[in-house]
Amino acid sequence: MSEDIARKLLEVGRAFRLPGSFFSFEEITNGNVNRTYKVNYVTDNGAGLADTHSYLVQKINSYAFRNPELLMSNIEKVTEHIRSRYPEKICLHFHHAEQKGRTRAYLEDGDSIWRVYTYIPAVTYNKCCDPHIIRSAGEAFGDFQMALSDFDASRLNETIPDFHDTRKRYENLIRDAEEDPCGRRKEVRAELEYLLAVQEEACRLTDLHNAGKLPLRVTHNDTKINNVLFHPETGVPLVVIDLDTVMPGLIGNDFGDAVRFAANFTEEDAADTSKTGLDLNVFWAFTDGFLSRTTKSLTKEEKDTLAHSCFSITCELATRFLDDYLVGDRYFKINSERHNLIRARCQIALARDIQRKLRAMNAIIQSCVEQYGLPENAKAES
Ligand code: GN1
Ligand code: MG
Repeated sequence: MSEDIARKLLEVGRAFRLPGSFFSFEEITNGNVNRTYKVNYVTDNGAGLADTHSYLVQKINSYAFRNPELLMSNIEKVTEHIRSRYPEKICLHFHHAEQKGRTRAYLEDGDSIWRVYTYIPAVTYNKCCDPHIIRSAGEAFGDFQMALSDFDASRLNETIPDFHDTRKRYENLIRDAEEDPCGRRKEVRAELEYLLAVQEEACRLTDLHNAGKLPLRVTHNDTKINNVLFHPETGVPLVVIDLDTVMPGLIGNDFGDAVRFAANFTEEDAADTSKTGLDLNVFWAFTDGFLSRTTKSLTKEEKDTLAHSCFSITCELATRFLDDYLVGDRYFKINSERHNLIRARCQIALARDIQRKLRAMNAIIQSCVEQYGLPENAKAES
């Protein structure tokens, strides 16, 4: 198996004309959708010494991303925009391969799609309670948002249609629960019951947007803190990665998804949910970082719905995991038979706890909004 992967990675590396000799690889298991490998090459530095170069080689999940052309075109436009605004900052660098008479940032290989970008030495965090790191992650996602504030959203393709349309996610769940193609519905009665009971609240962000009350921006849409790379020594955020879902979207979904992942006391797929819940200290640190960068550009409705967005995105993800369980685990990678069910249960436990803490979350948001919404001169005086 591992030899097959090595052979495939070697072949992909050749197609992308990566220089030097391939000597090792490891799988990076962070993502739940694409497969990612760090591959290492060695070249002669000209003085007879070895230089190593690493790349991230990704096999894109073509069930999730149906159109690689549009996907990579989005990513290239977004990275180009960020590079031109911040030429001094580290940026993602995608490699190109010749195929079908064209040079493209991806390679088709039967049903598989591959892409390659230069590895950036960095650290990432899945779980972290250090308020400085969490605050920096909030700043990084806030900066990302601001960097794209003048990007014309109409230039972007919808890489996954209706990605954060919570109503549609619910419609899919209800349909699949009725059809019950794998006979799993009987196992998920309690989870379905909870999600259906909170459906209207969970869909509030989507409804407000559909009613024209929340603006579309260019958003990241997958703001897990492990998508922020930090400098290994200084701990400074270097770059936001995983641009597959950069699309027109709601800022609340970026804020809420980051909180959902970072501020959970447990991993997002904890089988024991007795400790699952929202850590208000982590929430505070993230909110402080994010709002320090974004408050001034947010509308009143956006600010008023930030806390609620944590609840709605958590329910939305629970519907997605549960739905995938019902249809036989087609979308998310799983590492046990009931992985998607476990994930859904964990998100539901988190959603319940967020409901209990909404008042405290709103108070924290309010205090940050007051602090960062002041005009510069007023801040100096206070
Ligand atoms: C997926 O693959 P990863 O971990 O970056 C998913 C997100 C979910 C997340 C849950 C394109 O992200 O929407 O929130 O899993 N990405 C896609 O862990 O569906
Ligand atoms: Mg992702």
